[in-house]
Amino acid sequence: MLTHLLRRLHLSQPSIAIVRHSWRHIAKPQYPRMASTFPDLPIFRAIASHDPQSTAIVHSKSARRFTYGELLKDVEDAKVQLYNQLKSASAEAIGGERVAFLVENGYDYVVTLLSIFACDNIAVPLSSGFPASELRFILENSEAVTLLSSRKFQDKAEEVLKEGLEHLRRKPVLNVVEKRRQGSGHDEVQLVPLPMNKGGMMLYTSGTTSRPKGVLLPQSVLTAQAQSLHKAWEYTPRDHLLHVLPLHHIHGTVNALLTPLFAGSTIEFMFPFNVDAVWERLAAPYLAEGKSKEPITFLTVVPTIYSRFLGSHGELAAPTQEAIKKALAPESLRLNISGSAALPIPTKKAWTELSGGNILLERYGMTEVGMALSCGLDFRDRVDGSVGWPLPSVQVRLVDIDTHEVIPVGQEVDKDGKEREGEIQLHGPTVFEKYWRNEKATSEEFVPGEDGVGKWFKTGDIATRRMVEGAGQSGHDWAKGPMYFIRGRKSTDIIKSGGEKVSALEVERELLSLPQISEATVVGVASKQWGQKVAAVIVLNPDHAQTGKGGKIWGIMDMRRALKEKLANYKIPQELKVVEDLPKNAMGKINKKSLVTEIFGPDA
Ligand code: MLC
Repeated sequence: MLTHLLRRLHLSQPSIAIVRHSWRHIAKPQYPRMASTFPDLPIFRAIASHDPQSTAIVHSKSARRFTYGELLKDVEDAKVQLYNQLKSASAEAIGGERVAFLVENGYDYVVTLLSIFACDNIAVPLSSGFPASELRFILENSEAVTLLSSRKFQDKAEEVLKEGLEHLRRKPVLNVVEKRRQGSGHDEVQLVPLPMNKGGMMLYTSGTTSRPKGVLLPQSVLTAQAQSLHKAWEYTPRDHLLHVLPLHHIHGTVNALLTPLFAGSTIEFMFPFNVDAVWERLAAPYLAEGKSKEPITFLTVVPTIYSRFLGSHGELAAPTQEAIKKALAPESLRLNISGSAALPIPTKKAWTELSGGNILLERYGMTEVGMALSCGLDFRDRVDGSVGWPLPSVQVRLVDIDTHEVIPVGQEVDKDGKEREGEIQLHGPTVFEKYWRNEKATSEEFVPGEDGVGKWFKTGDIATRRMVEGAGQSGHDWAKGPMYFIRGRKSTDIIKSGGEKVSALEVERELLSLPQISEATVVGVASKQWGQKVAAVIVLNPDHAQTGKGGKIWGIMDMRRALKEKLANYKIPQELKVVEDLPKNAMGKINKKSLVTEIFGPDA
């Protein structure tokens, strides 16, 4: 009787049953609404095993909260709705279809993402900050069957679909996702084995090609990435993560969303990033008027954000500064992570001072592989300038860039006593499957291993490796041995700005499409705020040089205006230098490294 009552009040743990009925069954709503049916994927197993009453998602501004029980119920409804929408758009509604979506960071994003997983499809998250032309490219390249949009982004979605996609065999159909109303929970979850298992996520990344590439991350890869981080960084249901990152990248999706969902943590969304609002939120639990807010225990962001924090802290009122000191202390903020770009050591030191002793944990990752290397939880394992050790299940090797030999562990120094630099190559269950419909790029980025392990992914990043005294003693099985130090990148065509990867070739392609420009090259120049800034060096076409605003010589503002409709903000060059001609070598190539020094000075 009591159990029955508890069940009705949804106070009990839901039961999880693995059932073997037809796969198609998962798309049918269950009547009476006592059971929710999901594919038997580790992410659904994990979510279903969490306390249904515990908070999964918080919308920071409104303080609205959504429990794990409500989340499952809403995913169940969204899944049925999606299945029906897809069915009317295509015969194959389930199994590997690309479903693009444009939904604001928050509960509805999470429900949408999980509903796509629940239909065994491939989620393609889009950024509303991108111009329509870039989003159109992704829809076309991914061959998305539908574009799901929230009401807020409906106009943008309509603009994207309005033109330029008529030639497609199957033009994506717009479907508006309704706001989820927090279902009243459930008390049984049925997990159905997947006959196909073709779902996952596809993220677009810029690289050494002139167009972004779709990185296919099957469910098995997403699961391996999340489980590796869960083990290494010890996420728990007591963690309260403040989420301020974009949700079309691996950092925001795997590290800050899927892994906490695996662990049963709480994720509080506060997007777009606004330094004052985030300072206020961090301080709130330690100020009289904000006592109802929970302390933030987990923060994972890019170096540009830490540098913004440090830049604005001095302007805050004294009581807020005091409260922030408590909020950032290691006893409150369990884990503060920096990644997606190199962390300048002065930023790391300043943060430690501001927080009264908390040390930023640096790690190394990539869209194609999730997180690969990480410093450890023990403070002594957060070594300046190092990205740590291979994360659980990740296999790493360094390959000498000149001799192409694998650098054996223990032989990191050459006969002259110099550290040997090598390309980081990766293998294991966390590595992506392929670039979508791009066999050439896929085969170019993998090398077969003579070591019998299989293919290794070439990251294009150069590192050294060495033992560090005092580090690696924590007893964590993965955080030991020689530590990795990133030295640079093989290609000067990849620029990292504000944690975003920019392909110089992509920007050059757009610059060269402008009539004013006859030659163009794009480089990264050092920037305190952004890590690197995108800069362009061009030769003007004399026939169009006088077409700047007001009949002036065409210049930086004209360039920025011209590119606004074509490229995302962060890809548009911040600097422009006009030259008479671009120096080239005998092969007709520009030496970008020397050009940067020549034009922007030795510090660039
Ligand atoms: C924006 N601006 C830039 C810029 N980004 N200028 C130079 N370089 C950049 N990178 C300019 C805009 O044009 C605008 O100028 C002004 O700055 C404000 O733009 P914004 O878009 O409002 O910026 P903001 O919202 O403040 O964003 C800054 C940020 C954001 C740091 C919060 O860029 C961010 O969240 N970055 C994180 C990206 C991320 O998640 N990367 C992970 C990739 S995954 P104007 O003139 O228009 O006012 C990966 C793998 C791994 O790398 O290991 O994690």
